[in-house]
Amino acid sequence: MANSSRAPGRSRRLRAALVVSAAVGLLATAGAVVLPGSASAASTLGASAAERGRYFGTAVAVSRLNDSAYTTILNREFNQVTAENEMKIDALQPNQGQFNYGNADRLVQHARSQGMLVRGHTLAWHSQQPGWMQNMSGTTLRNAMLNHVTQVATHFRGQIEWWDVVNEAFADGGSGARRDSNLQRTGNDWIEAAFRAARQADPNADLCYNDYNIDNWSDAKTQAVYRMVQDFKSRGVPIDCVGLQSHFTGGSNYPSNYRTTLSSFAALGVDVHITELDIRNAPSDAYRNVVNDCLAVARCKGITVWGIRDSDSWRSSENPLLFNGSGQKKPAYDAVLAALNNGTTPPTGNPTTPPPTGNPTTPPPGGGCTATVTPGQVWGDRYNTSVTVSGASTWSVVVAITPPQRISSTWSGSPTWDSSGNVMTMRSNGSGNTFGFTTMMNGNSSARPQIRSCTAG
Ligand code: 9MR
Repeated sequence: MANSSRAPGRSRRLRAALVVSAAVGLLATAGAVVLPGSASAASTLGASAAERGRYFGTAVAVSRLNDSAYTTILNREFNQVTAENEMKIDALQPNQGQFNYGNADRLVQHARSQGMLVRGHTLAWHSQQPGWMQNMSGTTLRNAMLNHVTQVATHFRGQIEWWDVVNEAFADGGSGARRDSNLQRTGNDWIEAAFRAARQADPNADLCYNDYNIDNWSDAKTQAVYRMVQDFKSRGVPIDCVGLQSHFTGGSNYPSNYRTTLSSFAALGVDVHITELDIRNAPSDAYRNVVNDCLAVARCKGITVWGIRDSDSWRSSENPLLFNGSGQKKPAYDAVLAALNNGTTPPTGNPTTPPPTGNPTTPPPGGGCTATVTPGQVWGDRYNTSVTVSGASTWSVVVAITPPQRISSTWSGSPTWDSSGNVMTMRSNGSGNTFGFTTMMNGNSSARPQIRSCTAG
């Protein structure tokens, strides 16, 4: 399926939470209860990133979801997750034709319950292949790879925001060549074949090429990946994004031209993601620089760190993460949060306040609680709304939006949807009595959400 067959800005079935805390822009309206807003600094990574139109995520090891210290930090700080190992080929198809989705589904469930976006990692890779695949070659391997891509992307269809379709396909060093692997030996077109299969299986997921050591703009490997993406774009191979793993640990350091690399890829017409960030000894400066570089590039959609606590890291002896083994915030955490909070550039359009016409409403009385609307930040293409419930500690609030507007993300509640996608029931999930959501205008800049009911319990 050609890239051009998708509508730009397509709506997603996944409504994941991007945590936004600050509400600015007020409209005092007859009949509406409008709270004073404040532009206070966000206090978590996810909330702050969302205010900049980004996500801040982490790799998650599903087994650690049983560790409450771990999940407390995960749920509080992050609004995006990547399975550290559970969506790799050996995990999902240990025997040919036998798919094991249990752990991956558990992570997706957790993410959905917390409103986190999910990055799928990874559909095609030379590493972590199950034994049966390692022993294959030629057409048999090509077909098995494509079948894996199709089966897995179909299974998760509608739940994955971005797929790392192909991971680490280029060689290190100065050659700029493809990495030798059993997949590469099936023919140079294996990468585009994987992207086409993924697009067909899940047309709504964004499809990324992901690699390490493509951070330094001068490196031959970076240039080689750049040329591949350029070629794919020119020939209509469906690629939406490039993931820079950015393991600045052990082998390579943060390069001063990192921002150039991000913006150069973005200029090809793809989004860029920082997908596996960790930095040896977690220097605050380098972490701050990475955040500032991402914020400076409109198409840099977000940052994922490769683990939560140092003790969770694949390189735990290098202490490369934002939380120490006891789950305490390290200086690098403070640097990242401050950089996010200081960032001023939303990805598209300029914030304007107050919102255009259209009035937030309070629901009719009688449901045992009251839902009060606070208009939030407005960009060129979307706006935020937050709703505060009083009179009940557990509640459900029904919100209707006017198509073609679509709610694209929610926070601090558990949403369910009617079949039209235009009516959302938001239930309390223990995150407090204020929830919020982002609405894409899709050409209608005047309509505003209507609160239909607030029901206690
Ligand atoms: O963090 C992952 C570790 O638990 C696995 O043992 C390892 C196996 O290859 O993969 C690690 O994650 C890698 C990621 O999937 C791709 N980029 C490099 C990451 C660190 O090795």
